[in-house]
Amino acid sequence: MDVKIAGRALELIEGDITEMDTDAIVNAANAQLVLGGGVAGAIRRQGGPRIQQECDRIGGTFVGGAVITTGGTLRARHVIHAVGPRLGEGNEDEKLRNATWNSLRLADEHGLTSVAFPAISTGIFGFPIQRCAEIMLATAVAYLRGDTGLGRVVFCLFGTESYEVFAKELTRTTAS
Ligand code: AR6
Repeated sequence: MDVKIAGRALELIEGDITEMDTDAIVNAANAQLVLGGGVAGAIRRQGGPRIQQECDRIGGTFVGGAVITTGGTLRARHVIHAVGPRLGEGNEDEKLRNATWNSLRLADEHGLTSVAFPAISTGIFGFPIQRCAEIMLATAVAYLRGDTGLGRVVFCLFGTESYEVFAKELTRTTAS
């Protein structure tokens, strides 16, 4: 699924984010920037040890924050590590909005024109996929309506179920 927001592409793709050819892919990170399982594990396997080494040098960031490293041996030249909330820790919606917004801003600050996101927090961190779709899509749409050099934002969803939730929500968001 592909829509235009202020002339810029917002796309939904079902697949493995480590195969994306965008300038950056976003990692669903933790505040310690230790690459664990899920998206982070796939990035570690496909991108090689340099990504974790750079994360170690950075040391960590706050929940809702984002930092950037090389993409190692990935097709994407950069990885943006965005820290989403764990379900139950409080203020989750705002933290997820911040993690999404800060990733987009970081991409802009580095002159990147395309970025791919996973459904942050909806795996190991236990956040519901519907709420994630509402927050991340609304944030991306608002960002793309503003002043940005980004021409393409992709949500790369793992499995048909997640894809369908995002597709329905994007239709609803862009219809209103
Ligand atoms: N490509 C796209 N989406 C994926 C992929 C993939 N290769 N693999 C999983 N997903 P998660 P979180 C989906 O657990 O909940 C790690 O240990 C998955 O189905 O990666 O934010 C980190 O180091 C789910 O919908 O991230 C952190 O400690 C979504 O991506 C912690 O997990 C996010 O799942 C972060 O947990």
